[in-house]
Formats: sequence, structure tokens, C-alpha cells
Amino acid sequence: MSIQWYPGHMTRAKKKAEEALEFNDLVIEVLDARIPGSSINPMIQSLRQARQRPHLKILNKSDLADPLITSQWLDYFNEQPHTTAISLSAKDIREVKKILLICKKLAPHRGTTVKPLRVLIMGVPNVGKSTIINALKNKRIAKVGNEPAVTKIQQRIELNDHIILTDTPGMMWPKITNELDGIFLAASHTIGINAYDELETSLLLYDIIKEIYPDILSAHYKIKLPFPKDEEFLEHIASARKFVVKKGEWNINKAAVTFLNDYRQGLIGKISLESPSSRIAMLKKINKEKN
Ligand SMILES: Nc1nc2c(ncn2[C@@H]2O[C@H](COP(=O)(O)OP(=O)(O)OP(=O)(O)O)[C@@H](O)[C@H]2O)c(=O)[nH]1
Ligand SMILES: [Mg+2]
Repeated sequence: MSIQWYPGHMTRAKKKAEEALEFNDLVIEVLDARIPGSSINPMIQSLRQARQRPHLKILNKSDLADPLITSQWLDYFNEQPHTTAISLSAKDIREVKKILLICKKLAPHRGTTVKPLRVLIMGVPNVGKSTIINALKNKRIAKVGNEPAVTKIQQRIELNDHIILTDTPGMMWPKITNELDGIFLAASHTIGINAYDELETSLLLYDIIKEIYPDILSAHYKIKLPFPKDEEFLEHIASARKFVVKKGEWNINKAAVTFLNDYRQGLIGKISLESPSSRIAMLKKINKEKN
């Protein structure tokens, strides 16, 4: 599956982020807890490293991810040098508040009225950056939406007289080289629908979930094993929900979108598409194929 996703506003967003890094003390990199490896934007990572800013990784949407896998990711990230990682659900205001204490620890030289702590919030689209800001501020100050690229320009928000947050538009990088990353990002709604095929993505997602969470998948869709083949699975959803194009013809496209939405909303269950070990194995395989 090929994904080309780099609209013009992202080139501007990158330039603006580069500038903003100069005037911020700390970077919060928001990741999707269901895909913490593939939602790392390598471009953000190199911008941050070039400026040598301390950073906090937040694995957001933890309410949708497999808790066991999330804790493996936290161990994995926290073992890496200069890395602090936490997981949370931005829907839980109490959980979000723990961010502030960690930020203060990561940049102890800032955080006074004279020298306020300036935090830049970055990440791929639709991971919940603006939702986190609203939860910190206890107010709907940043625009939030259930689709990628809702935030279009940087927004500076004074949390109080010693912390300033900057919300940024979600950023992607020009070319996703690992095919699996593209599938994970599209399935998890990080990429706008014009850049991928929903039917193809839904079938690829079905293959992945069937492999790693067969029990919750079969339970949710009341499937008697063995699992049906790809299109038959979508026919199963279409027939269960009475999605008909005309008599005798199931609406497969509607079933595909329904399946994607069920995963995105966590209706199937708590699902993590990758673990640290599955990611390491995937990268090893790719490197072997290259050589
Ligand atoms: N279940 C769940 N949904 C979340 C969470 N955080 C955010 N969302 C939802 O994810 C969607 C995207 O949230 P935003 O805050 O707009 O994401 P963003 O990263 O600012 O997106 P862009 O501005 O487009 O880059 C919204 O529908 C939120 O309600 C979370 O922790 N759990
Ligand atoms: Mg936003």
C-alpha cells in the first residue's frame, strides 16, 4: 500500500516548528499508544535533537491500547538515554495533570514568573495534542476534532504565569518508507482519507488484528472460527448490520469503514498494533531485505 501524504501546510508547519524550537525549553512529543513506534515522526525527532531540547514522550489514547503492551513500551522508552515517557488518556483530566510536574523536573531552570517554562507540543496528526492542552487548561481553548489536521497554525496558550504551552499542527514526514507504518498510521486515523484506500486498509488491519488478537476479534463480531477470508469478513459485517447496496449485494465499502471506526473507537477491544519486540523484528526484517 503506498501512501503519499505531505500537503503544503505541513511544509509550513515544519518551518514554523523549527523556528518555535528556538524559543521553547521543552518538547512534548505526543504518540499514539496503539502504535508508539510508527507514530514517532523522524522529522520531529531530528528537529528536537538538533536544538538539544529535553523531551517528554506521551503515549496518548492509552484507554484504547492494550495495557500490557503499553507498559512494555514505557519500559522500552524509559531505558533509552535522555528519554522520559508516560502514558495517559487525554480524556482523563486527572491523568493529564501529571504532565506538569514531569515537565518542571525536565527543565528545572525554568518555571518562574520571570522565566516561564515554555513547552512545545508536537506529534503526528490526530494523536490528541490539542485535547491534552484543553485538559491542562480546563477549558476548550484549542480546536479539537476527530480527523487529522484540525490544528492549522501554532497556538500559544498561557497555562498560568509560569507555564506557556504552544500547540502545533500535526506533522507527517514526506515519505513513509515502512509499509507497515503506513498501514498502522492510516488505520489509526493519523493520515487524511484522501491519501489511502479505506477498503485496502481495512483488510490489512483485519489481517493484523486476526493474528494478534484473535479472541477479542471473533468475540466482537461473533465469528465462528476459522476466520473468514478477507472480503468474506467484510460481507459478514455487512450482513450483520444490514449494509445493502441492492438486493443480494452487500455494501462492502461501508463495512470496511465500519470496521476501521470500530478499531479507532476501541469498540473491538483494547488493541495495540505493535509492541517493542514486534517493531524490532519488523525493522530487522526490513534491514535484512535491503542488504
Ligand atoms: N479515546 C481517546 N480519544 C482521544 C484521546 N485524546 C484525544 N482523543 C480524540 O482524538 C481526536 C483528535 O484529538 P485532537 O486533540 O484534535 O488531536 P490533535 O493531535 O490536536 O490533531 P491535529 O490538530 O489534527 O494534529 C479527537 O476526536 C479527540 O477527542 C484519548 O486519550 N483517548
Ligand atoms: Mg490539534
